[in-house]
Amino acid sequence: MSDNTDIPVAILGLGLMGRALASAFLKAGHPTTVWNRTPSKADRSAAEGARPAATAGDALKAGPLTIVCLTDYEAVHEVLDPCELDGMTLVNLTSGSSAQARETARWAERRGARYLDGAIMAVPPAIGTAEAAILYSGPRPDFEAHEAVLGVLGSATHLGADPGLASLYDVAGLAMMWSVLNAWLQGTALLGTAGVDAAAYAPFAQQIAAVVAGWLPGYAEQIDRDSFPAEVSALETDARAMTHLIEESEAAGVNAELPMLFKAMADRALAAGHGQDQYPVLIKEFTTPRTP
Ligand code: FVH
Repeated sequence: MSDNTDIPVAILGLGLMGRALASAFLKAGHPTTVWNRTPSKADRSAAEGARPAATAGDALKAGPLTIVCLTDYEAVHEVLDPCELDGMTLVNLTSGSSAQARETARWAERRGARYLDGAIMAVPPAIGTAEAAILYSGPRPDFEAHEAVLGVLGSATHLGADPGLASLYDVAGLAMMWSVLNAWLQGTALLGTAGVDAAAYAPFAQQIAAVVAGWLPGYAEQIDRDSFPAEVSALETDARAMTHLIEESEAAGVNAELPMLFKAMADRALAAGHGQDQYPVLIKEFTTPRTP
């Protein structure tokens, strides 16, 4: 929690997330100015003690720190292009690509503003609790200057000076989330054909996911060393098990596309002579551009 609760903050954008950000600052005691394109969305924040500003430019004058949380970067530019930004610190929590974040950082610098890009890894009800992980990238001194205030929103982690890092971590996290969920759905579909319901499989799936998650630090070391000795299992052993998964899926009449994708990647690595290496040698499949 911030010890600097008298520091004013401004929030541009009062969608579901912006309103949650405003509530967290207000609960922590920060004088909070808010602005939204559709003014009526400021009513709830105003009832909680926020000061609604008539224009985005007025909100920016409330203090040195402005949080931006809009639909996309097009909206960010639409709102901020006409405003005076010299001397401001902008913390942009709008989702977008790393390229947009880097471009916006350069744009902000040209306008005389300090700029941090951020990615919110949480849903609105978690904002203001330790459950809300918020990632920031951009100049470290600018992060440190506002770290205590940003800590009001959740855990604040600075990833590095490259402003694109927060967006990259954001999408990397999404890749992890959807991959785990899709793998779980594959197993759920398979077991469903034997009358096992999803709830019965879920605890087992949870256990497997936790075990596999435990392998990541060691596997990451292999990737960083570019050396993949088969300490527990060789890729060709995994590839045989992938064939079982494909055959089971086909025999059970469930979708086999996902296991076929696993197998196609493994087969290319086997053809390149990596059969005796360990699974993370497949990083080469992911660093090679390929489209379906
Ligand atoms: N909600 C969530 O769970 C996720 C969690 C992860 C991060 N996201 C990102 O946060 C950004 C905002 O999301 P949101 O949920 O608040 O989104 P909405 O409720 O749809 O509100 C959008 C606000 O943006 C304003 N807006 C849109 N276009 C413009 C524009 N051209 N000019 C000015 N304002 C604009 C919109 O205003 P209005 O429609 O009420 O007038 C809302 O305030 C987003 O990047 C998520 O990916 C949230």
